[in-house]
Amino acid sequence: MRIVALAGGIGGARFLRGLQAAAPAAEITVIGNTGDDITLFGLRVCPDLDTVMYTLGGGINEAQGWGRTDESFTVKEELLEYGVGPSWFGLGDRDFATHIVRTQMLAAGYPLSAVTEALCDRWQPGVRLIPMTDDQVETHVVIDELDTGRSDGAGWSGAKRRRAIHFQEWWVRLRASIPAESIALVGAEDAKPAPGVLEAIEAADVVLFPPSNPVVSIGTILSVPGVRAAVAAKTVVGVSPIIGGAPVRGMADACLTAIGVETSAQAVAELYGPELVNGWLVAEADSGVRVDGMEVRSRPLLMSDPEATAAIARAALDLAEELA
Ligand code: GDP
Ligand code: FO1
Ligand code: CA
Repeated sequence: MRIVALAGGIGGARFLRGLQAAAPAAEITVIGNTGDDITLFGLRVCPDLDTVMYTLGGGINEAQGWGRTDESFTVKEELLEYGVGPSWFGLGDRDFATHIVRTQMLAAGYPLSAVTEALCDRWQPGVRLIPMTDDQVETHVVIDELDTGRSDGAGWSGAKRRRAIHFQEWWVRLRASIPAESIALVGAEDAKPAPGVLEAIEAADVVLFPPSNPVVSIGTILSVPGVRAAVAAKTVVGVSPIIGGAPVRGMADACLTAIGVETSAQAVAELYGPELVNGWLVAEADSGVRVDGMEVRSRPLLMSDPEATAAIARAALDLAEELA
């Protein structure tokens, strides 16, 4: 069986591990979100690709969900001694090596898809991991900040200043504490799917949406021209990342609010719509969800251990089989 999954970071990676357990013989292609990517210290960092690669390759910090196991932060500390930040993004020493290899290969002219394949040669994640695009697409968040000082030093002006900041700055530094006025996918309109993305979707028996962030993970991947239409032509089953009106982890509610969507399994199903998603798994607390043209099933959706996670993946595949 050929399975394609669109994936963000933690939610996507954990689901994929369950999928591998549920369908050991399947050929799994993962299309990874690169909208979270950022250049720090001159190095290209791809958090969601790395989270999938480390999780499936056995190198993830399990408790944290991102970054390397057995990590140290000497390089970061030394950079800060030079006054070189940002201090708010925790790049560890082991993780730095990944970004150095990636940046070196990109500078030599290799596309991100080839770089990702080379990094996966080490990690052997057991899936084919392809970035959604080789072009630079970066998620930025528009916020209204209180102006806390004037350039002449006269102090607080009380005015609001609208500016766009990188998604990581909003998510990690601000913890989404300032509401997003809007979310902009810079570069998405002109991006092309990476080689193999559309081919994998076309060849797939089923396309799965893990319980990844519907706005800044799945939504970003779908914004790459050609991807949404290719996915819509297939049998698609999604898993709700929202249980009982709240994200299981993280601040997906702040992203949904930014695009005017309520934080509920019902509203996320409507956001995707029956033209795109054919089957939708919700938690038992959300068993009342109904969308015309979408087959909705309620199941335990907490990825609390490997068995529970594999059962979610199995339920998604069973629903896909029924709908095919
Ligand atoms: P990120 O890129 O690291 O933010 O990860 P993803 O976009 O792949 O997934 C984030 C989403 O995973 C969040 O919105 C969470 O609500 C969801 N999530 C995390 N753990 C679970 C879980 O155990 N069950 C379900 N259903 N969703 C989860
Ligand atoms: N998330 C944090 O909340 N704080 C960090 O310092 C941080 C560092 C980091 C480094 C490498 C990496 O691959 C991921 C990292 N993340 C960190 C996670 C990540 O950037 C975000 O959770 C996702 O991009 C949001 O989807
Ligand atoms: Ca992410």
